[in-house]
Amino acid sequence: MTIFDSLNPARPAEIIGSFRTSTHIDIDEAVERATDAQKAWSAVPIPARAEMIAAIGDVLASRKAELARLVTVEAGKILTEAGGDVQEAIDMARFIAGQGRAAWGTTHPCELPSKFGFTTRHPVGIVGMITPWNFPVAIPSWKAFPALLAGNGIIIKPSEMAPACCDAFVSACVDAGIPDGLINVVHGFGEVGAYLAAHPKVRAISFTGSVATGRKVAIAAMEVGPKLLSLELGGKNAAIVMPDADLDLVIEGALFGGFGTAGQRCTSTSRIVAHRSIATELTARLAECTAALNIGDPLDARTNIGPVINAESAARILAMVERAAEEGNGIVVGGKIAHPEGCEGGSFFEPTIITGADRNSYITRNEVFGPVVAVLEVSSFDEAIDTVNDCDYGLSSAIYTKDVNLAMEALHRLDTGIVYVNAPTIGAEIHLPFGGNKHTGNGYREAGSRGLEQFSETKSVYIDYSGRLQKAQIDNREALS
Ligand code: UN1
Repeated sequence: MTIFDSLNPARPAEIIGSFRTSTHIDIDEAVERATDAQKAWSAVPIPARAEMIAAIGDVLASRKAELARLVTVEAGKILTEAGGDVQEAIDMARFIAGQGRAAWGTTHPCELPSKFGFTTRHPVGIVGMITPWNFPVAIPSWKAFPALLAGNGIIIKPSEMAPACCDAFVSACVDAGIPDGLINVVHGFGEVGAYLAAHPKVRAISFTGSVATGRKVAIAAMEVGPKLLSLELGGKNAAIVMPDADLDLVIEGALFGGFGTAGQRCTSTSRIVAHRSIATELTARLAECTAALNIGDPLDARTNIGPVINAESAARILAMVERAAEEGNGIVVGGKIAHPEGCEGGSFFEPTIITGADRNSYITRNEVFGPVVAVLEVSSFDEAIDTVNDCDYGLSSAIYTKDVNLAMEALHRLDTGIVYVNAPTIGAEIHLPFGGNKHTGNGYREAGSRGLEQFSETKSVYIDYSGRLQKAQIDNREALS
């Protein structure tokens, strides 16, 4: 039996919880439990399923403060951001509950007389979810609520870095009255995820995390036979700053987008693509504001930047910044591991601004997942768009300008799943589709009206009420007219 501990990233001596790594037998049993429960659940009318999800939202809302505190101590997010994480789950419950009374398909005219076509949605059965630590309550909710509404049974394998948050989320589901065995958690590392992904009775896998792990999950899932597989992977998100932009707004947005969650969002702003005419002023002012940010205990309301998730992560970020320096890029501010008072042994990284990189630099092509922002200079709007798009990822982008024509042009040409105008690259709302292009994903979108797609199969239904055999795809148009 293998036990692992979840530690507070700000003070790793503080153990948040001890967890037992799930064995193959545990996972098989969870799948069996979910399979039994799912049969009855899929027969529950959809609006009644929706009411259960609304009830979960109410339980989450009643526990918001304690859940937020848990997110802070386990994932290291400052309290306001941790509250936002929990609020996303509450909002998602309310949104999905509403979807339970919305259209469940589309109707279509048919080619032949007295014939009618429509679509409906069918549960896939048992769905596996592999969720990250950086939105440890929100992301399980983005996946679990649409999956439940669609009539599925669920197995979640949360990140080994935030297992307690996932347990607390599932406890809220159970306390709200979700049927026994319908939603299950298995714990552990990559091997547990791989076994779940490859499980022949798990029909859909939804993964959020890195590209490298996403590839492994995809291979494990597909080896046993085709499955529904949705991948939500990395980002290398950029904000374009045109000469007419409101620089105060840009700076505020860059600090929030680049350093919020210590830069550990898949949507974090890691590139600022600034027009040469304002780049020097922008960099200087941004560096000054960056240097003034407070790094420290995320439970302290004065803290702007909490820890990164662990020492390994801090070392990786440091190595990436050092490589940028070796390539000749300038480290204008930050660039080092930090040791704030009262957080002995914690893993912190100074918010960092890098200059002198171009679109081919190491630091502008690779996801850092830490508080590191590179400022790139460009000479024109076209060059800015090309620079943003010249990247393997395509999750989120932004443009700061007061010129509506440029903003419209940009939002059409930016090759990302999310585009912001005069706002940072983070902060997606749960009722719009979330996801990205290129290496960021494999074509699905989470949340919004498309959130159900990864957890349900579309069924096309034809009803022929003519009372005779009508042959479609037979060239009989003339006979019909
Ligand atoms: C993530 O980092 O995986 O748009 C999700 C945002 C948040 C979600 C981020 N609502 O920044």
